[in-house]
Amino acid sequence: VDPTEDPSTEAIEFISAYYKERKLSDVANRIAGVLDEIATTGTYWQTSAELAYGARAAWRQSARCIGRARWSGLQVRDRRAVTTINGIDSELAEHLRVADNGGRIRSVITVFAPDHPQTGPRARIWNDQLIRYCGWQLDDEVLGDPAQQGMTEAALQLGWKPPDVASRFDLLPWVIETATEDPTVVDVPRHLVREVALAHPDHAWFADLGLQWHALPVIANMRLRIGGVNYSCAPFNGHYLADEIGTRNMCDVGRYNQLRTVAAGLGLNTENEASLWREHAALLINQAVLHSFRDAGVRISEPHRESELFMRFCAHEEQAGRPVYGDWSWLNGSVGWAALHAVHHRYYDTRMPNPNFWPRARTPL
Ligand code: NRG
Repeated sequence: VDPTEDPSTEAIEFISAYYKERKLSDVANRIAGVLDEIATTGTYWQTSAELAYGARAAWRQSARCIGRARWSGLQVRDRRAVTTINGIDSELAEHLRVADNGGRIRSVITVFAPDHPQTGPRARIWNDQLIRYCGWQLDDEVLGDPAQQGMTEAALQLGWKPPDVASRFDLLPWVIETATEDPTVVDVPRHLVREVALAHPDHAWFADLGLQWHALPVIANMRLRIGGVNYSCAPFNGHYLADEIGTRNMCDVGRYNQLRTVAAGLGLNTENEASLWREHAALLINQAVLHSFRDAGVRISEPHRESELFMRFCAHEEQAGRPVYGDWSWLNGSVGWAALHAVHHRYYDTRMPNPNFWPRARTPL
């Protein structure tokens, strides 16, 4: 999106949709006010209610998310007045606290100042998520999360003092940058980060693998766009679907790459692909993730219920006369999904209208 474009058309569209959906009166007056403001400043300031509606609508239209049935419960923290690194740092900590909720995870978004219509973002978080594990480049392998090797390197270059002994699950610090302050490394408030050690109910050896994951997925590198206004700093979270951790983070070759290790624990023959040892091992890890999170009292979804819930969301959207936007390849998981989940057996509207969340250009690293 060209940041210098005229936001008028999208603003009118957004305000109209908001007034219509909420059955509010006097939309013409509000639109006239918005257009006036755009004419003089190039942008407009959304009311807190417009922002909250827009953020929820953005979630509702996020084609890649299977958890959208919960869109109306999104807690929107309007922190547009917070523009300093110090202020952002403490609001991120507060976001973690509110979202964690003792393990009964709440869906939360914290919205910082909108981008300037000409000069762009006023604040940026470099991390892709607020909680992530370092990737340490050793001689011929990466210790930890290989996907975070670049970010780990960036934090070090900015002067971050790493832990004395590197491990597979060291928390990455935040790197926050504002329009008036250089990128700054901030340690994550460790006491606010809930983590779950992975164990399997039927295989005692599994716990000895020493695997774990964090409870909260807080996406920090997407740009929220509402009614022609960009919010480049608007971290948000829902909760995990087991597959994200069990199938991708733990099994992807470019991530924790645990399939062979787990297959060895199970005594599987890994010479023969036709034995489906990969699926067998992945299934075990998924079971371990679900079991461990549940045991620790941390909210997590399993694919069956999540799929049913998503089907109800689809039906509800259709009843409301809205298209069901979706990206099939993101909505579906892998282990067992074709046989078990209705999500698999339909198609979706592939358009991506605003309000929505967009990948933000990777910050210069
Ligand atoms: N797969 C990523 C997280 C992506 C977003 N997933 C969510 N989002 N559940 C991972 O960390 O594994 N959310 O806002 O809850």
